[in-house]
Amino acid sequence: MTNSSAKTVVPSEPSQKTEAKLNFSKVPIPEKGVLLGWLRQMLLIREFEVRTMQAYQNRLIGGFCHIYIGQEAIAVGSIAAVNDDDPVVLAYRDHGHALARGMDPKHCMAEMFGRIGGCAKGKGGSMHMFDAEHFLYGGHGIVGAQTPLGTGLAFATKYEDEIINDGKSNHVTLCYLGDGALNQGCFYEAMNLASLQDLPVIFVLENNRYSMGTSIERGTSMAHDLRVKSEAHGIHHAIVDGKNVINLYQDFKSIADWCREESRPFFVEAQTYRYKGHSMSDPRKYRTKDEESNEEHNDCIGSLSAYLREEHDVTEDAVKQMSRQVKSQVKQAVEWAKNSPEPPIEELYTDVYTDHWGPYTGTSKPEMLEGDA
Ligand SMILES: Cc1ncc(C[n+]2csc(CCOP(=O)(O)OP(=O)(O)O)c2C)c(N)n1
Ligand SMILES: [Mg+2]
Repeated sequence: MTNSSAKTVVPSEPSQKTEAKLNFSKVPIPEKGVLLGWLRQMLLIREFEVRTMQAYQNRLIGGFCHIYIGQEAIAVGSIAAVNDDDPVVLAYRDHGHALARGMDPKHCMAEMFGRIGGCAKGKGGSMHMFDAEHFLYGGHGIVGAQTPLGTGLAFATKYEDEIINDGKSNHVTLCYLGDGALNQGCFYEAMNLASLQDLPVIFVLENNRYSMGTSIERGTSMAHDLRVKSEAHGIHHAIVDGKNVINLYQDFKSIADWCREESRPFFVEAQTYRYKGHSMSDPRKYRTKDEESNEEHNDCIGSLSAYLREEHDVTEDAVKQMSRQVKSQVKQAVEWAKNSPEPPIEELYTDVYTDHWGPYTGTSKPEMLEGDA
């Protein structure tokens, strides 16, 4: 049977620059001192997370709390590849990125303890690490919610660089998301606008293969080839080994430089694994012990230590000593957080509305609402 009304659909010319050739030359491996710095950061994040779990069990931390152990290389390698004033925006598994970005571990720990010394005065908790000084825009608990913000931050830097400062767009935003966020509608809106408006944002997918207890194969279409998610928007894509901090740095440096130069978005899938449960109350019955131990065998800290031993004669003792220093730093952070007071009741009403809208004191209406019935 023929269908006379059927028409051949001819794809229209792509309006975005999908044709750009990505022939990245390999970025050189940084010198020993830089690599030791990364090792220290990854050790710091891991120790911080171990102490966070303890503090949670001791009821010093309330609410949801998600541990980053296993994924440390992604935060460290990608953040090392951008400039200090490039914006960073995160999902809720955010302690590691905050530390990699330079937040003082004391302020990060105090935030989780709900104390005034925390980065958000103890009002945000584990999922809301903010640090304006370090261009870190959170910490977001709603899955995918940070992705339109990533697009918006890239729009803001581009507008500032090109329109306000009359120059060339020269920033790139790092916007991290988990594999669960691939199934949120707002991520596609975020990619669509980023592509249409030529915005320099890197969507960093931390594919740890699980969204709570759902494996990516069960919950996400085309899980075997995630390129399609960004290709539909004319956005270039790369897959990187999320456990190799050196490769991560090299790839992110090339990609970030390209995004800056071309003023275009990018989608990076960093393949990784979270060693612990989704949150603090997860018995992990959806995966096997064998799978976990196989993954832990290929560890980001272990492999960088081995590289430093082989290529730079860094001894095991030197790594142990670094580890001891980091342990003492985190112990001090825990003590500092414990001694930080709880926020006073007046804090309930500060930092809720911007001054632009008129500060809300609890007795006055914000300016924006004045005149409402
Ligand atoms: C819109 C929305 N739906 C559901 C949830 C509940 N939830 C919290 S975390 C999570 C899993 C997300 O997994 P993924 O994005 O892979 O991040 P990961 O935990 O692996 O870092 C879900 C479904 C939520 N916070 N927001
Ligand atoms: Mg996940």
